Amino acid sequence: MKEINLEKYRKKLKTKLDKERYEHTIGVMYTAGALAMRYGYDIKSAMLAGLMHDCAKCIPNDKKIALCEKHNINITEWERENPFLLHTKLGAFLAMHKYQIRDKEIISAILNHTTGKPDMDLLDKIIFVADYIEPRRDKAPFLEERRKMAFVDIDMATFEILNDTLEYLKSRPGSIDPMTEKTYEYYKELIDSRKDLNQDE
Ligand code: DGI
Ligand code: FE
Ligand code: FE
Repeated sequence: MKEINLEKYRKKLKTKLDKERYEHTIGVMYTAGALAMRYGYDIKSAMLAGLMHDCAKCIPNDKKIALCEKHNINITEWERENPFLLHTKLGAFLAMHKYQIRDKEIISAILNHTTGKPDMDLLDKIIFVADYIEPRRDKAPFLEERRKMAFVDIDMATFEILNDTLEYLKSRPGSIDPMTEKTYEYYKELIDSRKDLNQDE
């Protein structure tokens, strides 16, 4: 297991996040650690990714936009419409430049934790899923089933969470980032192709 001083990051983050967000972050940190145990990923790296994933969440939206413009971080039309979406890109930027995190897989997991992306690495999926199922979450439907599936088949859990998220977004006004839909299509294809394979056997 990698030698990472999580305490150092926890102390810094505690000053940057409100109480609710900090508690959520700790929940994601431990849930990511448990998923790392299950899927054979470095536990401390997964915990650090969980700890850092929302490090930019509490920056006010106008400041998120100003910081992205200052550091030439591209802002899509969907992110301009829903600036909270920028907390992933900005989080990845801060993780690298403010917190000096060099692990590319941790940076990728922060960057992709809201919309996901096609063909995610294991740590991308661990953080994407941990963020959705951590113990304090209580609003999404089917949480009990998603929490079980997370520890049985992380690709199936990723697909089901994407499906739930798109159902929720379609039920309310506001635009949907095309990346979420692209990611959903990728994992739908993956799951369908596995079903076909099972039928052929
Ligand atoms: O930061 P967290 O709340 O812990 O979790 P997150 O970064 O996954 O953000 C979850 C929120 O993002 C949830 O309210 C659904 C919303 N979301 C996810 N994908 C999209 C999206 N919102 C829009 N507009 N478009 C998306 O594609
Ligand atoms: Fe987030
Ligand atoms: Fe989160």
